[in-house]
Amino acid sequence: MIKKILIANRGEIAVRVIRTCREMNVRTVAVYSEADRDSLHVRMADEAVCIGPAPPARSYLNIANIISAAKITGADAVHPGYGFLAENDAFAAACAANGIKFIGPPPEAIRLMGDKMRAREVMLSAGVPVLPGSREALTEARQALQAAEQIGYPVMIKASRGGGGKGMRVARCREELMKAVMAARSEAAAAFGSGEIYLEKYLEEARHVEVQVLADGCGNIIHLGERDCSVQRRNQKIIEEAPSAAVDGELRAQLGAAAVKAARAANYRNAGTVEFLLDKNGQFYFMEMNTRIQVEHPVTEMITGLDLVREQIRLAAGEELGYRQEDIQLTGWSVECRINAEDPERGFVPCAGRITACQYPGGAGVRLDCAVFPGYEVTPYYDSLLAKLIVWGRSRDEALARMRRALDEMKIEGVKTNIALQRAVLDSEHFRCGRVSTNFMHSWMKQEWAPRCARQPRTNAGG
Ligand code: MV4
Repeated sequence: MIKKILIANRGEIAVRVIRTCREMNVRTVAVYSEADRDSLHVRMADEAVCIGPAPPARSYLNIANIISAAKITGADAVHPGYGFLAENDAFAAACAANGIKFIGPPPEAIRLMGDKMRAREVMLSAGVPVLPGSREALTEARQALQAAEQIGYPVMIKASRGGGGKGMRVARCREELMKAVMAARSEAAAAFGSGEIYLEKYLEEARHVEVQVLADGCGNIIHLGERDCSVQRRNQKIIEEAPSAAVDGELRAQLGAAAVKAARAANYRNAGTVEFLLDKNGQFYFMEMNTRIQVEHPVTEMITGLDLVREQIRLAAGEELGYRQEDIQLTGWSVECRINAEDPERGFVPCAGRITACQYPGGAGVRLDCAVFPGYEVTPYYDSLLAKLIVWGRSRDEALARMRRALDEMKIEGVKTNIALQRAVLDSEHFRCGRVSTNFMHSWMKQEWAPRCARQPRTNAGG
């Protein structure tokens, strides 16, 4: 039994976890940095502990301080949320070493899936489709050349310790490869402490389709269908939806079976996500496995009726999965728009400042996962996500109509946001027809957004 959970995170996800804990009669401990003293998660939790100054390295990434906070407050479990320490195997191991349950997979599964090259090998052996790629770490330029020639251009250069698209580069010929390998290596070394890279065939105009899985400690693994996250800009997801307009029942069963196979091969437990690239012909390929609850998990909750955080807590407590695959029914359509404090008219620079006024959307089929309020100070220390606007409809068209309506209702003043950009994407022909691919946002920005920005005069007023 888990009686008290420390939430090792901040913002909307900390609030999200606290809400489920309340429903489950589990006590909550918030941790916060000096910049987050007046945050919603601090107010909503039963107890709160300051874990250090604003910079993440000194607070939300400080393993020793977080473990101390859990011990002092007598928390029996830690929920890591997403980002920060969520995919840090040393943190998961430190929790275990201190007799605290980590609400997530075992450290070994985190470590394995964190090594993208090893993950590829494991999937290859398990019979999960992967794209053609290099089978060992590339340390010299001529090794990369040889591998690229074998795979065939275009190729993608990826960091072994990367993930989420960080440090990825495309090369379409020999000359590009040399430059891209150098750049990717130094970027990876700086960002992940390892310059190890590998190559993969680059799949153009594919879709990013990811499958949610749940696994218990008794060998039961189920999938909860897919999310389509093709609408991304510079590795940042902007809009996610479930199901995917490109997936029918038959393909869903294939994707689901592959995801379950992937989770089994990784010796996975708890909630996880298996990312695939899906091409025009319905072929799909394993990209990576995310060993955490994801930002976009609500769209899966909306079409399954499950509370994924509740399932995570139950599984971490050692309970068996309460569902068989045939118990899972997907109903209707859900879409999520990420609302960020950024200026889409000026290169998406993050915007800091005090929020002066908010108007929250509501009504039938609308959910807002949010931790900001009038008077809230957006600081430059953390990511720019202010809120997630999630809708449900019986059909994709109904969900999109609701999202347009909800975006029109929503107002955040005092800082610039991407609300107007989201509204414009929803109006685009391609998005409305569900014809999105990994190239969509880039080409839409060039063709539709940039010309519009040039036409519209800028104002100095925030919001
Ligand atoms: C790829 C790819 C095409 N070919 N790998 C991005 C997130 C990361 N988890 C995997 N990602 C991709 N990997 C190969 N071999 C395309 C993506 C990708 C993407 C790339 C550029 C612009 C937008 C994108 C959106 C989703 C996925």
